[in-house]
Amino acid sequence: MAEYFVGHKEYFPGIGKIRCEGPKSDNPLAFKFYNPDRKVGQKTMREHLRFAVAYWHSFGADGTDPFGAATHIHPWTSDARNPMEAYEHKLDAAFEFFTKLGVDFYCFHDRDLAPEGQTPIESERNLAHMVSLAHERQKATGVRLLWGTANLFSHPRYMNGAATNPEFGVVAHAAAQVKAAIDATIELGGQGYVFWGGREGYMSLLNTNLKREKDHLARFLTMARDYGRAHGFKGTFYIEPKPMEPMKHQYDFDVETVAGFLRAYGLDKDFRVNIEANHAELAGHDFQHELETAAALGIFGSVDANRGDPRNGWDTDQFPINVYDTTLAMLAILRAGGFTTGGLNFDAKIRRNSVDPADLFEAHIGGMDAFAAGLLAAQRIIEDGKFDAFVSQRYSSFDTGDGKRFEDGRMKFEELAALAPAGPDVGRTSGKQERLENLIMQYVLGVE
Ligand code: XLS
Ligand code: CA
Ligand code: CA
Repeated sequence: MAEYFVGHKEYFPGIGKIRCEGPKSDNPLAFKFYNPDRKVGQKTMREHLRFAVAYWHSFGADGTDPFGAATHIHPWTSDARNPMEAYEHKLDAAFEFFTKLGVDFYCFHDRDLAPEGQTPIESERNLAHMVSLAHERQKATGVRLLWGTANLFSHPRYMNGAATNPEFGVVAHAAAQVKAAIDATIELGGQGYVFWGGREGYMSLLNTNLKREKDHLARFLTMARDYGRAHGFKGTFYIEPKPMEPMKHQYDFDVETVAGFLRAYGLDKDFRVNIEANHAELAGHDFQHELETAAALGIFGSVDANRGDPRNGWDTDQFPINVYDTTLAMLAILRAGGFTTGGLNFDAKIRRNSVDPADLFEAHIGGMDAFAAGLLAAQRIIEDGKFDAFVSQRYSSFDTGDGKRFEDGRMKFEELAALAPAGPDVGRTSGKQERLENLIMQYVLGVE
């Protein structure tokens, strides 16, 4: 990959290309486990993990929280002479960061890349300008777009929802934005397009026609899908489930809810899920639960790898660090067949008091190492086959005879009832949970 910042201002001076130095390295700016070209099974780590950087958190977030003003001063904003130049400089900073870190992908919202104009036409013009610059930088570096999306939640017009807004004019505004964002994604060769329905839900049912809003959401997604397909978008459409925040209830609550919605409205052929670990937690699920549910329903697609904090109920968007969790996640992902158009996006932000330029690098390095270590452990679990053997054995009474006939639907209910075995010991078979948990620990700690 070319060193992109050559010929531009360097925004992260003193930081070079991040390299793998192995688990014993004490260099905070080196990978310990992520070695992009290392083979794990049939693919390299780079091919398995398909890491992406989130444009909004990494180059837009400024450390603001509900209790305090910005703490992060971005040189790409402060050195600009006008608002558009700030977006151009931000793009340069972003591509310098991608190439130094060595990630292959990034993700953006329309409004991260370009400022909103006074009218939809002006907004489209701003976006088109920035897309052409992004295109040049993608070609120069080889960095690709994992997915694009539209920000349908920040502007005050969306306070009552976007596609589910009770006012038709707002729904049309949302369409103008999504149309332009799909065009941008197509032009940049994006492999996916995400719908995260931040404000598609309600604050109170007292003022809400829930059925009508869900119908509108489905209508909107169907039209957007048809537009994208008619204009050459061959990638995957994703819905990103989240149960709440900012709304009290969001219609894309969790994977199971989204799967039911997609089927009910005939959208299950084109849409898959982008599963965020933090959102799984807000829904009261484990990350692994959401991944396995998506795989079981045939809609696994992509991942936002950021975690929450188990002690609060917020979307804190922190970088992943827990190798136990990343191991179980990678196990689910590998078993689902791995990523095709999807990848691992760090929809994560550094903390309010992380104000050194190196902090953004170290955050990503930690997240990438956590997933690389998880990949290594998960691959060994699969290769050793102990878990698969145990689980297969646990269900083996359905492999032959009456169990098989039941599974295949070749048995009447009366017949099933008549086959009930006698005796007090029926069903007294240990689930061996503790043994399996101990075994996982050996794989996690045995990573090298
Ligand atoms: C917010 C979401 C958002 C989506 C993209 O909670 O995670 O960042 O990933 O709009
Ligand atoms: Ca989030
Ligand atoms: Ca997300």
